[in-house]
Amino acid sequence: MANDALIAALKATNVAVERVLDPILAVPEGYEAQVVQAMRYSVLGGGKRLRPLLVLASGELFDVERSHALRAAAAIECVHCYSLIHDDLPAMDDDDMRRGQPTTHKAFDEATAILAGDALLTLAFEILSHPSTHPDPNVRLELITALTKASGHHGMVGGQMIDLTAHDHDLDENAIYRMQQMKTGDLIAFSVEAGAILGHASKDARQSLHGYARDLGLAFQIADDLLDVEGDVEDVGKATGKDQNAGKATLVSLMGLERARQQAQMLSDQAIEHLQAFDTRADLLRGIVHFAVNRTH
Ligand code: GRG
Repeated sequence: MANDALIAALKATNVAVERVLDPILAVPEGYEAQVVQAMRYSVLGGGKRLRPLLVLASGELFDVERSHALRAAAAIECVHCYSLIHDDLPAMDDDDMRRGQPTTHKAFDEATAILAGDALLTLAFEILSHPSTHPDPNVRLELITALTKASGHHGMVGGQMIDLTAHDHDLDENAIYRMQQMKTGDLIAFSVEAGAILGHASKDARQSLHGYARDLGLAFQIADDLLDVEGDVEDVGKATGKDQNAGKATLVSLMGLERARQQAQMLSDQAIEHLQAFDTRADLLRGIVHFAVNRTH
């Protein structure tokens, strides 16, 4: 799939996901309005929408109804944006810019940013538990269970804890892989899995997609680390060189630029191999791998 087509697909996904989230995040009349403004600022404020596109692309393999896939995609963006808001806070990465605009705590204040993150996380589960996401309650429960695992201490939060305390431990390559898998990979893997859950996919199909998502997530993370070293601030939309300056343990710092690039390439080839059993309907998933590894932002 050509890069232009993929960028067009990401843009269309952005419009569709915002159409789901806009009415859900209607600003109320009461004094709680400020937290909703901050939630809107974060979740409707851009981003590549890679995870939503993964849900749609995997859902297409199993003829999932688009409106169902879009609601799962919207829930994932809520979790993703909550993690970005909290990651940018002074107590964590202390960043001023995200997606080319002031971070949520800079645009509002720290307390509002914390609450907006909390409310987005909670909203994700409200969206998944609603019958419009899928008429079968077992499917909804499976989505909720898988998202709790991907986002909580078994996944993203656990990975973030390892990252925040990495300077106290001498992390080897395997430990860094595990941290990245939990911090970034598990939510990416859930995005692919969500399409399979909604589409009642077979065990074999799910296993192949799991392998695809695991390798994609790691390749995506190495690309992110490479952007931190080599990326342009304007393109990336946030400060670069932060990992290096903070002496953070990343695969790039451990392997060096050249080996990290080779590793990202090897992982992306492997990700595509996992899709062998699928026909041309998996071309979007194949295209996403190229985009995730060769992106400039
Ligand atoms: C605070 C619980 C908690 C977790 C934070 C995901 C995360 C953990 C931190 C984000 C910091 C970071 C730069 C991680 C590397 C990979 C990553 C998730 C990048 C941002 O995702 P993109 O590139 O962002 O998909 P957009 O803006 O395009 O949505």
